[in-house]
Amino acid sequence: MKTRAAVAVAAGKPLEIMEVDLEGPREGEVLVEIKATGICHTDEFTLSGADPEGLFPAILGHEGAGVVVDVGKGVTSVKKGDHVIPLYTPECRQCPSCLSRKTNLCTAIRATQGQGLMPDGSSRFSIGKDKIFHYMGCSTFSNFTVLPEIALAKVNPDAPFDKICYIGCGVTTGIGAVINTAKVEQGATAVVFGLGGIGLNVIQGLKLAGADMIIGVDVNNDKKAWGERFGMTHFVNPKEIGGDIVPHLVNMTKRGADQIGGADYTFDCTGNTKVMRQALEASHRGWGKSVVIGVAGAGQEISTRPFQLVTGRSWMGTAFGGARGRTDVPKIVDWYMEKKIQIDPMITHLLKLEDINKGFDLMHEGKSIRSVVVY
Ligand code: NAD
Ligand code: AHE
Ligand code: ZN
Repeated sequence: MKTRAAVAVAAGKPLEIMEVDLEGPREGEVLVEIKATGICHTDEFTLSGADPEGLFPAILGHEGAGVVVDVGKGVTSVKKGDHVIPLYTPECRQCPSCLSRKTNLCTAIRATQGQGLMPDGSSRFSIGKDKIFHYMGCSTFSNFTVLPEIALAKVNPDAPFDKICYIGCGVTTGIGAVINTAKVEQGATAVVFGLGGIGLNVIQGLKLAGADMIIGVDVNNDKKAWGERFGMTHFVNPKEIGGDIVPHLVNMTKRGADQIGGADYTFDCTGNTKVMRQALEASHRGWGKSVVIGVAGAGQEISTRPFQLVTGRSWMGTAFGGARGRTDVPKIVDWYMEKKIQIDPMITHLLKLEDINKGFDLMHEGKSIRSVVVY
C-alpha cells in the first residue's frame, strides 16, 4: 500500500512529505493507522545527526496513537479496530530482561530496532527499490506503519488520540522517572533541570508522589509559569543567579539541624552533560538520587569527582520512565481519562503533517511544550 509520511532524508535537513510504499504485516506484526503523533526532542536529536544510531533515509516519530488496521499471522493480543499506542520499548514478557522484573528494557528486538529494521531484518518502508529505515521501532511520522505485536499497548478506545499519543513517550517518561525509577516518597525535595515536554511531566509526577519542595531550573524564563501550573514551588534561571548553580541549589534545600543542603532527588531533562553533573552534585550527601533522562549526542560523556558518589549520591538513568509498556501504558491512559494526570495544557500546538517542520521550529524557539501532528 501507499502511505503519506514525513521522511528524514538526511541529517540536519527538513523532513520531506512524500508518498511511500508500505508492505503489509508479516508474521507477528501489525499494521496501524497512526491518528496522531507528538514531536519529542529525541526526534530532533536524531534528525540533527547527533544520534550514533541515526540512519537516513528514515521515518522518525515515536510518540503516536492509532488504530489496528490489519494483523499478520500468529498475532493474538490485538485485533482490527483496537486502539493502540506504539512502544519504542516493547514488552515481550519472555526475554531475560522482562523476566528479571528488574528493568523495562526488553531485549527481544532491540538489535534490529537499532538498525532501523523489523525483527526479521527487513524494512516495510520503501520508495520504489530504495529502502527507508524504521525509527525506534515506531515511525509514527507515517500515517500508516507496521510494528511487532509486542510493541503495541492496547488502550481505552474512548481516549482521544491527539492527547494520548503523548503517553507514547513524554508523559510516561516523566511520571515514570519519578514513580518507577527514583521511587520518590511523600515530603521529598526535588530539582528538575529543563522544563520542557519531559520536565513538566517529572513535575507532575513529583506532585502525584507528594513531594514538598519542587525546584524547576530552566534557561528560559517563560518556563516558570509552566512549571508552576503543574506543581513547581520554586524556579531558578541559571543565567540570572550570578554564580554556580550547585551551591545555589544546595543553599535553597538546606533542612534539618545540620543544615546540609541538597535535594533528595534531581532529574536531568536537558540532555546537556554539564547539567547532568550539576544535577548529581545538587543532590543530597548520603542519599541523593540523580536521574539522567536527557539523551546526549555521540562522543559526549559525563564526569564528576568520584567523591560525589563515595559520599552516597547515586547516579541513575531511565528509558521510557522504567515503564513496561503493554502493562503500564493502558493504566496511564486510564489515569488521564480519570483526570488523575493532565495532558491537554501541555499540547500547545496541533499541526497537519505538511507543517511538521514547524513543530521542530517551535521546539528550537522554546515556544512549544508539545506539538502534535494530527493525520
Ligand atoms: P524540550 O526541548 O521540550 O525541553 C528541554 C528544556 O530544557 C527546555 O525548556 C530548555 O529551555 C531547557 N534547557 C536547555 N538547556 C538547559 C540548561 N543548560 N539548563 C536548564 N535548562 C535547559 O525537550 P524534551 O522533549 O522535554 O526532552 C528533554 C530531554 O529528554 C531530551 O534530551 C530528550 O531527548 C530526552 N528524552 C529522554 C527520554 C528517555 O526515555 N530517557 C524520553 C524522552 C525524551
Ligand atoms: N540512540 C541513542 C540513544 C537514544 C536513547 O537513549 N533513547 C531512549 C529513549 S528517548 C525517547 O525520547 C531509550 O529508550 N534508550 C534505551 C534504548 O534501548 O535505546 C544512542 O545514544 O545511541
Ligand atoms: Zn521521546
